Amino acid sequence: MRTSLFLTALALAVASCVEEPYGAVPSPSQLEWQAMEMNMFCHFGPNTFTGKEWGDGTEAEDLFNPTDLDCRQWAATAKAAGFKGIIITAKHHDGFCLWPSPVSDHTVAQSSWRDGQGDVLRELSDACKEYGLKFGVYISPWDRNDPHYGMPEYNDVFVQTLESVLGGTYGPVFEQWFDGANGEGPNGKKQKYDWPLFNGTVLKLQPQAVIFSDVGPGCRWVGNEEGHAGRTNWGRLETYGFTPGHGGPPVDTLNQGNKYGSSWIPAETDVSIRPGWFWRASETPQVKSVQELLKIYYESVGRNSLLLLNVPPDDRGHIDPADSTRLMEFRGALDAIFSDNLADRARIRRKDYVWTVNLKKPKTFNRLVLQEDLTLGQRIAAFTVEARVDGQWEVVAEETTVGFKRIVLLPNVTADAVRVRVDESLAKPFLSTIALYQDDIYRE
Ligand code: FUL
Repeated sequence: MRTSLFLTALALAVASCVEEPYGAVPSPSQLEWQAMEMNMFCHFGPNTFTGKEWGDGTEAEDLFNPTDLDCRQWAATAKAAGFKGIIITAKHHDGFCLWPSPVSDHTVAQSSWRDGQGDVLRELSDACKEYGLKFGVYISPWDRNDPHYGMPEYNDVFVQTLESVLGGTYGPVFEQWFDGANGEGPNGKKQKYDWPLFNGTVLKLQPQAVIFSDVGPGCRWVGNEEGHAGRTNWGRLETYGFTPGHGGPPVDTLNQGNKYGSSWIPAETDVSIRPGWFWRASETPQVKSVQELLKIYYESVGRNSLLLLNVPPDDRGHIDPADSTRLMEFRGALDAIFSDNLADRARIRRKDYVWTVNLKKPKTFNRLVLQEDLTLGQRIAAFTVEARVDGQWEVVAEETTVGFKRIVLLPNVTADAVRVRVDESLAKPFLSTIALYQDDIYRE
């Protein structure tokens, strides 16, 4: 085992024997979820064929007609890009169900696609299993088609909708994505959502599922759709008095979490590789560049957040070659940047709140990766990074939180030692990773 890893593992083993966790800590499912780092979001449905962002629920079922649906191609693309799971819009606000929901007459079963025998969730969940990816679902409570919407009965219809996916034969669901949007239904009324009932239904059928909403309980919206988590970003959140959607916490709170929040609800950064959430031929020239994707990566995964990158399939039912090509370039860039940990063979010594990485001879680097052991709770609130350049210690970064993963963007530094000094911590800090890399690709 490499020295640094060995020391880290040893430090961890000792730490977890004697340390009590600080504050709210992740459940095993939340920890596993956060370690996935990057998942693929697939917005797919009638809007793929109409060019709308929000269908109004009156779209004819026959509009949904992918000419060559190939969920294995989605899964192969996701796998090659390094995503660990796929979340599909099983039902968006237009109410159209991508599976034959028994409580709706606005589904694939009413369309002539595959003579009404098609089931996108079946094909995608099978493809995910085949490629070793986890399968997750977005099921919008807002429904612009369901005639019950806006009346108390709708909450029961929605529960049955959830049951037909989560209690069905699609297998384990790692994440249930609840959109907070709450507009008018076909009768012009808004719905009063029964969130405890919805969450209870999910957890009864899929106890390991991480539930996304503005207030969790599994993970939280990051507060924007541009791909940026807060530079300070706590995994804890205070949810008292808040509800998903319009009753959610202010966006800057969602972006940064709460230092002393009483629940563990880490941030998920959802952002689209294209201008819109759904595929449109006209937006193909605007697929985000590798530079834009790297910025998003650094500001999400590199800031203690999971990245949920939307890559919407096209009207054939394929990931567009423009998107998949870009994803492979993005993967190539990440592999190149993070292939060589320059602190790999270094001696790392800890004294109180200071870690010193002795590189033995000068090395040039511009990325520092830190990880906290979250089973003990997120503790570090401020730290300073110093580098020994020509025998002199120089401050190269001053930052705040670490959490699951923090990637600090440094200027190009040539140094023979690095020091991480924790200036403020809510309890004794424990780092499980200290690594250094050189990124010659991303231009800030
Ligand atoms: C939003 C929705 O209204 C958008 O259409 C999209 O699905 C996005 C991920 O969430 O709230």
